[in-house]
Amino acid sequence: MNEDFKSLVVYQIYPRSYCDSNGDGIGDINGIRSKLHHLVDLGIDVIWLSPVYASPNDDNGYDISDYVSINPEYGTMEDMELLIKEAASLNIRIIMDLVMNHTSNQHEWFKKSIEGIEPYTDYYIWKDGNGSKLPNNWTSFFSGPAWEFNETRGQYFLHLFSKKMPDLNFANQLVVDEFKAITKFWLDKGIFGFRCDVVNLISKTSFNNGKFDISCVGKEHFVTQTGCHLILQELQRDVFEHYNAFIVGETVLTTTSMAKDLCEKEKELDMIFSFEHMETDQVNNKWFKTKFKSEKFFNTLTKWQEGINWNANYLENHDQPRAISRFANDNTYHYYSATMLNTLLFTLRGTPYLYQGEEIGMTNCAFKDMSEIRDNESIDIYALATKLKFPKQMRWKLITKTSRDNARTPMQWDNSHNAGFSENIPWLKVNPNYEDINVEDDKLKRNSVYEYTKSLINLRKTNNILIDGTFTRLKTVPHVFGYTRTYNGATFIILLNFSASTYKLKIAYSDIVLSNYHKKTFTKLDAYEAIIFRK
Ligand code: TEU
Ligand code: CA
Repeated sequence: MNEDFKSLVVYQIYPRSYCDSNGDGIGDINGIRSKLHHLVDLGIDVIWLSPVYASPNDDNGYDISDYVSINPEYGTMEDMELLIKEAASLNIRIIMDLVMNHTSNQHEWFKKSIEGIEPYTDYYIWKDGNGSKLPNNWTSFFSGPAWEFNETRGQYFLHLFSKKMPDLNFANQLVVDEFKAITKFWLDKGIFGFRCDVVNLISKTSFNNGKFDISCVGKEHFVTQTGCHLILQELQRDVFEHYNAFIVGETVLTTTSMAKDLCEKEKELDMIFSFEHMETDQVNNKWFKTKFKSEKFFNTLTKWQEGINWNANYLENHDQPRAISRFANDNTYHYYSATMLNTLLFTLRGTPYLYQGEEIGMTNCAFKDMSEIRDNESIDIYALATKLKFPKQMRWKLITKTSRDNARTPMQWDNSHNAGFSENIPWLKVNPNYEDINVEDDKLKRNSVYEYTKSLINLRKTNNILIDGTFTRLKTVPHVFGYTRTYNGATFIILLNFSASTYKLKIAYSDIVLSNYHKKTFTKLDAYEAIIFRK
């Protein structure tokens, strides 16, 4: 972990849903350019931009068909260069999403691989069937088997995600070399680094059958393998190091010990996104929503805070339903819940990643039925549930609370038509609550989620306790997460109430640093209260 990176605050933009500059209903790069002042005002240092590369959009850009060109829906290469330049002039750096595990099936490499045209024949993972059966029993993260037959080639290809996203073969050095060239191309354009999509899956050690596992069959053969470490070290050595690039890995099914191997031994990744806290109210981090158990959530966060030196902290991203609707109360206590969760995000040890809309407490969306859903993962899961003859109501229940579209509804800028996102019908429905929850109106409220979040960011910037401080969990009452952060003899005490109940707590403090109830003195902890004291 590069020490210089520790103080940075990152904001994730999902380009399709951020701001539409030309009225086609799809967010774009020029839309982002028009909103840079919003990020400056908030105090953001780094933008993580979800993919803007050429893509047929089976998975909204995570299926890339050309890594060195821009999807025309989002703009041109010139627009992208201007975005990088304008952001830099405002002291904002950009990390791009780098998807190495797979490409789109429309990528030239795959088309040529199907035809057996060299040197692309072994760019992907092709296997013969096992008699009349699939090459092995591995399953895809998007449900169903991980293999698909290709008639032309007469073989199966591996896809750990959608069928339209074949896995690349990283045992082939030519594939590694391609990514050296791609990452160099973008770093030369002035980007700061990459968020590496499912990067701990890129190396497959063997192709034997996997053990039965509810989350994913086959994982022991491809999750965080030795080959993955070696490839990351090579990319560091040959490319990233030369640019002092910021590299955050999205790593699925990781344990704290895998995290240490990826971030604390050799130079591989600066930090990783882990998933365990996202699995405290969902089976397999999707599929079935289970009741939120705050204690399980606190224990998981504590395990990761204590287990590794530096976390990439997040409560939301484009794959997860909105945190306020999962872990708190998105209704009566909307303001308190949103600010309490943001207090958690900015006071844990590690780099905070704020997702678009989280600064105003955007919520899950009440979708009517499947006709309103665009997420390919939800569509796949629904199709499988239909095949398995799940009753209609149950199928819909599977989707509504867990669909990734909950986080992908257009950004709510103001209370005008389409929430100020677009002049035209947006590609995905606008959450009907935009009339209450939007940036412009939120800023004017006494209880403003935006202003509170801004104060949190400012507190972090003006006080290194929140950056360098150690984390220690406090014993509290159920539903209350309490911890201290200590640096150079100075301590902050943080209390977060994850319930609507009030609690009388005895706390020895000297003054209140920040309170979402605007408290000057403390007698009790109120519903969804967040409070930071100086010890
Ligand atoms: O997500 C990785 C991943 O594991 C997802 O399957 C995630 O667990 C799931 O979406 C939760 O429902 C990354 C990207 O963030 C995601 O948008 C992509 O669809 C996926 O990789 C494939 O590129
Ligand atoms: Ca547009």
